[in-house]
Amino acid sequence: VNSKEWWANGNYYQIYPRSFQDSDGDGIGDLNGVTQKLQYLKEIGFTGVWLSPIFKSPMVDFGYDISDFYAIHPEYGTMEDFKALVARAKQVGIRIILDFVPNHTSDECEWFVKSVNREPGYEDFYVWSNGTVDANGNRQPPSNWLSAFRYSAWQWNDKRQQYYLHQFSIQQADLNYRNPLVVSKMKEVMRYWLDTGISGFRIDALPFMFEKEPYANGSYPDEPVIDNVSVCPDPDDECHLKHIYTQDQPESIEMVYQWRELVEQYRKEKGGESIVLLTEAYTSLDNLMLYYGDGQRNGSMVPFNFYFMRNLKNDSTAPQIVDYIQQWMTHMPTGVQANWVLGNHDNSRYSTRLGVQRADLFTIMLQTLPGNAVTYNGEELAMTDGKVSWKHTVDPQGCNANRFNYESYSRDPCRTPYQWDATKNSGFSSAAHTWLPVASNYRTNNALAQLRAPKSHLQLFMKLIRLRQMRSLQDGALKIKAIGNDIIIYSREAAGDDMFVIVLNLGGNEQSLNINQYFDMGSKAEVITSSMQSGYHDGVIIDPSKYVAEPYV
Ligand code: ISL
Repeated sequence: VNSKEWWANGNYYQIYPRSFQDSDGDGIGDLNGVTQKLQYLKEIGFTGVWLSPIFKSPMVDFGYDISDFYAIHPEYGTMEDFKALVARAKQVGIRIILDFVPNHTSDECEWFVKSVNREPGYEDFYVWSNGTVDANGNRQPPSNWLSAFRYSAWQWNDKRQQYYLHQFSIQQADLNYRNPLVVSKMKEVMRYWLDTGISGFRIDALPFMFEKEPYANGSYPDEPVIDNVSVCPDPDDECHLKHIYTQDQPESIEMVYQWRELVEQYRKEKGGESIVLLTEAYTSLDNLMLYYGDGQRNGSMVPFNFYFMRNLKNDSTAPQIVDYIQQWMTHMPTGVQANWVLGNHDNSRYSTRLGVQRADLFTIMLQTLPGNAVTYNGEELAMTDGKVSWKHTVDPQGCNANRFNYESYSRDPCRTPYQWDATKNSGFSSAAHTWLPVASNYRTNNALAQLRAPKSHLQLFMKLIRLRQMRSLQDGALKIKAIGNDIIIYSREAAGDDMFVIVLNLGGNEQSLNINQYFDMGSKAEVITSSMQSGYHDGVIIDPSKYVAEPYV
């Protein structure tokens, strides 16, 4: 990788448009709201902004159920608004990345309606099956497959008299990628949006793209039930099955290679800069590496590092964390960039998951490890999950659970509105009601308060982004170690530039260190560290032989 490419060593920002900024007072964020805030994002230092889906949608899954891949969702604005957003982004110097949702469409999409009616060309656009008939002569679904949002992944369609596959909500029908017409249709969609001047795609739900082919009678093989049912006693919950036929088929990874070829080809035809692909796959480390490429073909530039995110727990020890980091670094194929991500709109926020008192510690880590950093909107403020009652729950994954267990499933808490300031609705919207409630701590925790404070999560974040311009933090080699159970220490050094040493103390006790025992720094060194007591230090000159790492908790 040439680290001078715009997308390398990037700072990507995920915007969940529905919750970012409402410009027209309907309680729902929109494109003009995003446009108004691009300057703010530029000032923080972001290089690329990924927008969760903005396309026309009945909003069953808040935009991940697309009914028209060529239209902007009316609540979010118009095509003119989108063009204005892209133009403003160009002006301020931020690249726009769109969410590409290839696995499924809304059941309101015209392709699905045509497929239900078996219109020529659309007959096999989706995964249709007759199902089976049981001993009593009753119709049964073609297999035991479960949706990620619980219950059977098969839905009977009366009109077509067949079942269709939906690995998410019933209103999200899985496209059939074994049909070349589908493959080429989705490539058309990509080219259409590239023509608007965007700089890349975040690609959704990749492990779900392909399924095992059906038996001759049209039914599908059942997936094995997990051995230890005590881990997942609920037979309707997807964790009940091993998804060997519905997830991680090798064809899904091959599809990413095709899309990489498409964007390379597009660039050849039109000129301009490279187009970035970020990919979403919760899968094994080996598969994540294959998303980068297989040695022959290239794939994603940023296969989200969910290996790190999934393993990291609030009680992870320093040796464990160092191991997760090293696993990624040593498994990467040559010529690619690492990436670090700790949250998104599907997961509890890292301030909540890992402890808000450690938010700065993990922010330092994300910003000083080699490669790309990805930030979910609000993380720069150490926003925590909001509280959303059962009555206000709207996420289908939460709604499909019940009033007693919905909190284990609902993704609403990490999607509450962005906390801009201490005014009504945190400055997000002037409406009487916002689509999700604003988190109750917005009066004390908001962007404006943090900008005004001499020390804050946001101030730290901005300093770190500036610091990342240093060559040592861009291209410098990583040397990393754990000391005891609490201390993580690493250096980044590029020839001809200062060495940075990052010291992070996960524990509650002060620790005296002789850093020279681990990295030869001579008698003076520059250290990046942070602690509850003293806040953030950057470039503090210390005596490495007598360094005191302050506690975190
Ligand atoms: O959230 C997950 C794990 O924490 C995954 O199971 C996730 O549901 C899956 O990776 C797909 O997520 C994406 O596609 C879904 C949508 O609901 C999510 O918001 C999106 O990120 C269906 O389009």
